[in-house]
Amino acid sequence: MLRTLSLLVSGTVLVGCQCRPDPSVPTPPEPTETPPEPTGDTAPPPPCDVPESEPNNALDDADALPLEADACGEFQVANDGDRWWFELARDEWVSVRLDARENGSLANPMLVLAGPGVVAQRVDGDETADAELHVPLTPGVYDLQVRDQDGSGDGDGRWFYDLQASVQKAPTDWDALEVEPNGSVATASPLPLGTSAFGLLDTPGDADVFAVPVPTGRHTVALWVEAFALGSPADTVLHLLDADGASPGCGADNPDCAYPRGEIGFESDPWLLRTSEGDETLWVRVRNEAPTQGSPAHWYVVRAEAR
Ligand SMILES: [Ca+2]
Ligand SMILES: [Ca+2]
Ligand SMILES: [Ca+2]
Ligand SMILES: [Ca+2]
Repeated sequence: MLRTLSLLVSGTVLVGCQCRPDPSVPTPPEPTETPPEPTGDTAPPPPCDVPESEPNNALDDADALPLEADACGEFQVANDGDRWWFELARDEWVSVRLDARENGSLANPMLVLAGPGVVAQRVDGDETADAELHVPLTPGVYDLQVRDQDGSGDGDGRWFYDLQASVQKAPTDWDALEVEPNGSVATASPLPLGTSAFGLLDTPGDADVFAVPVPTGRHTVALWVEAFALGSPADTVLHLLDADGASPGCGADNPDCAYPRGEIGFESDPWLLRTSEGDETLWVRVRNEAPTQGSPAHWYVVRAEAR
């Protein structure tokens, strides 16, 4: 009992200690800032640095989108379309981010970028309903159209989006550039194992063929594309070709040797494995899955590797 009391007392002393200040511990300074005077301004703060200004449905009414600024808007009515524009003074890689679902909005947004020679659309990412473009652009004025994919909208504050265009580095690297014309095995661009090449599907229907020499000996060759997942509007498909430019046959379930998907299977960027007995050349063709799409913003990097 005495021991219990002693513990209780010592615990009380520790918790409730009104100790004398330790002179070795510096005393925090008194606050010197006076609180701001009430201004009487009860307007809510703007939702972002650059809010949209309706009406902005037509190009002539488009809102300026300063590069690097945080802009925002909402789909106040069904089929609301919001136009924005920005200007680029030199060649740059530009990232345009359109976020809605990820930030709790009901909107399922899509984005169309148009400018000198470019029309690039983005509806979703591989793993998000929001949209991002990351593209190489030339100087000029660019128009952005933002709307809900399904035309939904309401003035209840739940159909909002955030938008930003910013200058960024290229999202990946490469060893060489494609060399046009490269539409056939006879004019293929070289792609040695262990290297990568940057290309553009710069016109609708552009097809780029790469020659992959395989040295003597059995090799498992991996070929894949990086594009869509890194913000390119290009959604590509790979085709294996033989020396005649025809399909070599890739099994009963793939007689055309078409590879539209990634290693796991849902990805938009294609990937393929091919076993080679060696001392031969593999040809692989890159093109857009949608043959009507193509522009100088439809970029990709194709890589070849022996495994
Ligand atoms: Ca709007
Ligand atoms: Ca609008
Ligand atoms: Ca090309
Ligand atoms: Ca080509």
